[in-house]
Amino acid sequence: MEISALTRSVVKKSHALISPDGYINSVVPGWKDCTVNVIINEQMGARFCQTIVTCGTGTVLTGKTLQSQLFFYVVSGGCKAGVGDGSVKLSKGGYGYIPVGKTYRLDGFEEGTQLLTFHKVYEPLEGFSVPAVLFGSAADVAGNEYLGDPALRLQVLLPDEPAFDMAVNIFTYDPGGHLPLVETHIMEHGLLYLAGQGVYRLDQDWYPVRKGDCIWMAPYCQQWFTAMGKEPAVYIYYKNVNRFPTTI
Ligand code: UGY
Ligand code: MN
Repeated sequence: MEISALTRSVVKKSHALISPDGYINSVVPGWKDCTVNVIINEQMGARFCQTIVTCGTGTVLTGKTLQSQLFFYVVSGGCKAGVGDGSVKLSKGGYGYIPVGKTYRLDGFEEGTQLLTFHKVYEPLEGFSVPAVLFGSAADVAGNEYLGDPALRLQVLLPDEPAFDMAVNIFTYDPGGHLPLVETHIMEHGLLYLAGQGVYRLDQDWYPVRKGDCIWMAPYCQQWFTAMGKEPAVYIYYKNVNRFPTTI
């Protein structure tokens, strides 16, 4: 018998692990006939938002990006997405980036489609224009060896250009692969496990993690991961980038 008083989820000052057993749904204006789970948000101490949206054939997501840019990734299923006239078809692994000040619409969902979204207040950079709308597919993005270890591969989904103040990457670890050091850095992360399992160190705590789990790491949350099991462990994650780290 499962004991409903137990969960692997934890929420601390410097990090959170949110497993799907703790989800309670939110209602979001403009996002219709879907289940929205707000996983990470400013209320937690984060400086961005991460949601998981589960969609059916009647789902429509419409809205206007105001202060925050919107990145979304098709975890499973498929849909259509458009900004202004026309739309593109996205299947599993497809993604979109919608900069501030744009009206968007996502519809044509396959039953059971799951979307991951990241939202971050855009920080303009003098001398650079706001990035343009972008659609792509992870299948078309090369996985580059990470810090010289062929067991670790990193796919960088957004252009590595100063106009972007956020990055979204997919990190694949072969079984036994691990981060080569305990990272200690100012950048913040939000992540979703897409496949596999392993053990994550967050500050002084060690957590078994697997597909479907989400993690928030605040600035300076110390982090290390090793993949376990017989299949690669894969996670997609957000990171703030390209801005001066201190008030000037
Ligand atoms: O980009 C990163 O900081 C990445 N290596 N961190 C992580 O996977 N926890
Ligand atoms: Mn990191």
